[in-house]
Amino acid sequence: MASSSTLYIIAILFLQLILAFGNVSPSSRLSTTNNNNNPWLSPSGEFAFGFRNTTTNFFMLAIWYNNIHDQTIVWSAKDMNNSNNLVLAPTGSQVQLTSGGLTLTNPQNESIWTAQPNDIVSYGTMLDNGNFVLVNNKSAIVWESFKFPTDTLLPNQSLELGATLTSRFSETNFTSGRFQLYFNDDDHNLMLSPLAWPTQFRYNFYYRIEVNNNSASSSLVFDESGDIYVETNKNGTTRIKPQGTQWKNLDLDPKLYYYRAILDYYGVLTQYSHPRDTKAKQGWTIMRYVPDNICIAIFNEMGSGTCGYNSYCSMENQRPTCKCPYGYSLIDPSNQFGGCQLNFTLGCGADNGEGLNVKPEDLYEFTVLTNVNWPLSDYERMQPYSQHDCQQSCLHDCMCSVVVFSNQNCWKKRSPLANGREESGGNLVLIKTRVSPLGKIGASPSTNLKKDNQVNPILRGLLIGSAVFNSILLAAVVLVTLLKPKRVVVGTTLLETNLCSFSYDALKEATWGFIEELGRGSFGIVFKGELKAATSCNVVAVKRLDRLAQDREKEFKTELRAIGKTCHKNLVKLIGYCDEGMHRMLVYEFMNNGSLANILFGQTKPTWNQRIGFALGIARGLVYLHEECDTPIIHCDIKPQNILIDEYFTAKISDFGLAKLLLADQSRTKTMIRGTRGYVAPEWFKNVPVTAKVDVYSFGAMLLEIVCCRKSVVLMESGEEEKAILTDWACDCYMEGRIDALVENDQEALDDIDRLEKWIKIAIWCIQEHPEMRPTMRMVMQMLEGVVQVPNPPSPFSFSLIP
Ligand SMILES: *[C@@H]1O[C@H](CO)[C@@H](O)[C@H](O)[C@H]1NC(C)=O
Ligand SMILES: *[C@@H]1O[C@H](CO)[C@@H](O)[C@H](O)[C@H]1NC(C)=O
Ligand SMILES: *[C@@H]1O[C@H](CO)[C@@H](O)[C@H](O)[C@H]1NC(C)=O
Ligand SMILES: *[C@@H]1O[C@H](CO)[C@@H](O)[C@H](O)[C@H]1NC(C)=O
Ligand SMILES: *[C@@H]1O[C@H](CO)[C@@H](O)[C@H](O)[C@H]1NC(C)=O
Ligand SMILES: *[C@@H]1O[C@H](CO)[C@@H](O)[C@H](O)[C@H]1NC(C)=O
Ligand SMILES: *[C@@H]1O[C@H](CO)[C@@H](O)[C@H](O)[C@H]1NC(C)=O
Ligand SMILES: *[C@@H]1O[C@H](CO)[C@@H](O)[C@H](O)[C@H]1NC(C)=O
Ligand SMILES: CC(=O)N[C@H]1CO[C@H](CO)[C@@H](O)[C@@H]1O
Repeated sequence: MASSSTLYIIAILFLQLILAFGNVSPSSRLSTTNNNNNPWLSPSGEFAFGFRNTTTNFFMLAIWYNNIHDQTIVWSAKDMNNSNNLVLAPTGSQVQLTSGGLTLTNPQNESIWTAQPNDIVSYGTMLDNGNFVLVNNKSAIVWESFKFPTDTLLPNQSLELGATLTSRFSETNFTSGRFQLYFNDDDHNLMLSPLAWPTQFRYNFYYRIEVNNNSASSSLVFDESGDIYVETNKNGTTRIKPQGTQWKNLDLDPKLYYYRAILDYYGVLTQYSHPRDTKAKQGWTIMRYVPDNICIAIFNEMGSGTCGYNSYCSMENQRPTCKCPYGYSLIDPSNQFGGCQLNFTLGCGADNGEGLNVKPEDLYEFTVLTNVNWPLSDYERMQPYSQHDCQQSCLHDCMCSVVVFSNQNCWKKRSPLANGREESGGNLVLIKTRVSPLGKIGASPSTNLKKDNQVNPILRGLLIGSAVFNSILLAAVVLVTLLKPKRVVVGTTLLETNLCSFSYDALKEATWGFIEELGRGSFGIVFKGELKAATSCNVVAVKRLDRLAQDREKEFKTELRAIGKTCHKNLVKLIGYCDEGMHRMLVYEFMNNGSLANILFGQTKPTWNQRIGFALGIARGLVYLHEECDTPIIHCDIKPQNILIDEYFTAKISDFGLAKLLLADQSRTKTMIRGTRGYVAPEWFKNVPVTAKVDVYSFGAMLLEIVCCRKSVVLMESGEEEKAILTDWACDCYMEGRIDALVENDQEALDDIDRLEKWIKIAIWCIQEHPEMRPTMRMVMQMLEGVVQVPNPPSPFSFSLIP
């Protein structure tokens, strides 16, 4: 049998000899400097062997598809002596074919890689199937690249016992990565395992094809028709196909398509196709893959899972996507799969230099996530336990990063969180985060109230970076979506309101697969999208809610009804929603000019008149929410990030009506405060009922920001610390009669000093410590409009009863 197949190969090679232009004779050489023009090509020109650049000044010896636009690499030279790592050839390196084989030398003429068979080589050739072979004088193959695969298999290539496929490190980094396909020594089962990077220690498998016989000879065959299976001689010759819902039987046509199978860098074994016709639409299409869902397939005590540590994974468009929980950011912003880091220290009090008397309540709070889990990071389980006790327990435990609460069960989890995945089941996941990056300023409760909790600029940069990366990653998918004939996407209307109900798929299509991130808020991520109606096309903002509190799901529609009935010039209009399975989304009209925060704290300041318009508009919107609409709505999170500006510079309040849905328990605890620090009324921290006056407080804090065009909390240089907290500083300036200091060089504001003084007074009325001292929003509006007089306000803290 062996001899007949050898004969066959000889016959094939003979054919190739006749078509001889693909052959490379000894003493031929390629160098990194001349390579681009003349790699060694296969007879048809479809495959090329030569140098490809990796980073600046380094190249790799590779084989690639030469006729397709991507020039996809299918093989690269690996250093078997060094964890199979990619051989990096500096500029000036050469590869030379001699009778001894192939030798890669660096510019110092030192050998850095060789392919040296135990036979004399007559010539080498790049075959049309992508195999580079060295042939002896009896026309037998003595070395072939197919026997040393990297991460890719091609039709007519098989993986034998002892050989492996190792994924690359990332999309563009060909260094050996974190996953491996291999035959297990004990039973010859074909396995997929994560590797402990960089040593290549294999963790427990997450997918296998069972052979279960260690005396059977087995190989993974990618046959010429494009089919893939394990062939074993157990019980005669048997073919075993991969099993999985995403591994389908397909009609294959290798005459029309290139096929390749690759162990992708996120651990999925995928078969792709690409049309051979250069006039057809270019690009690789996913045909089938195992495992079905890599996010949940890996279940090891050790190792991070596909997304890296502290991250969580979900399948989108057939590929895994990784996200960082709130308070965490990507370690490497260019690598979505590289894991997340805490952007704060999770310490045990004194470690942080904060002193032993600081209460954890003042340092940490919890952010809610649902349908996410890190099933293997538990270190403690309490049962029966209440949600409140569960939270308190984590709060006072400096090891604890996350608690999961479900059904009187409380699981405490520690960092690094591993194997994070989206998972239905309605667990309440509470992520412990630092109250504020400015936690070191002071420790007394009253200063704590004024800390700012905005996402800081660097963190935001990282988030945007990851969004950009996501876009690149999914660009191919978008392309596919865009090229599909456009369907008309319209929803069905919810009775009594004009709200449309959208399916998840419709919104996925409208947002091109949730690609273009507009921002991240306390409720989830907002994406840009387009709704195509029969006659028009509306740009929308789709808010994907990711933290609906437990038991609030039933109320989702009730709340929507209330929001849907609102209609006011100064409120962002809700167009529709999605309530399908675990997906909850809100579709809003899109606001051209972004948020008030962007405008106020951006490069060019808005004019004084524009700012006056914003303040009046917001006040009117709040009066409507509090008094004029059918069901009064307390916003609970008024801040510049939640005010959006349309093309005519009208300020519109967004995110109203959501507070109830997201608060697990309306009698809030200190750690579950809904609002954002800096704008949060003091009664949130006390045992008194929360009323519409919380919005008045936040409005007051924001009015100062609008007037002064600065953030409520900024870090100041030494000597100017008194300016750090705007509410305090404004009160000081007012009491000392120097309100002009608040607007510094803003001539427009100084020219309108009467209004300036009046509005500062209104703001101070709004931020009174005691809610009953604050005016209603209607009174605030009337004072702003000049309809009623503004009395002199008391100092906000003058009636303060320190608890
Ligand atoms: C490789 O070279 C091409 C052409 O010179 C260049 O556009 C590309 O950026 C280089 N790639 C890397 C990773 O340096
Ligand atoms: C691997 O190491 C052995 C001995 O250390 C050496 O003879 C061989 O050339 C090395 N192989 C490669 C590809 O560098
Ligand atoms: C490189 O080294 C080989 C032997 O190690 C030698 O035969 C060859 O002449 C050298 N080439 C150059 C350019 O120095
Ligand atoms: C092949 O080379 C060997 C020496 O390496 C020689 O003995 C033999 O005659 C050659 N065979 C052919 C067919 O040229
Ligand atoms: C590759 O092609 C040759 C000739 O058609 C055939 O004998 C061999 O079995 C094929 N190998 C695989 C793995 O399909
Ligand atoms: C690839 O990733 C590894 C691990 O992070 C890194 O050490 C190496 O420098 C990277 N290589 C390139 C070419 O970026
Ligand atoms: C294992 O494979 C060998 C080789 O094909 C075969 O002889 C033997 O019967 C197989 N054993 C079992 C248990 O299937
Ligand atoms: C081997 O074949 C026999 C007869 O077809 C069958 O009963 C047996 O289950 C097979 N064994 C395995 C391990 O597939
Ligand atoms: C602990 C930590 O890394 N905190 C960082 C969070 O982000 C801000 C702004 O980017 C940094 O200043 C902190 O050092």
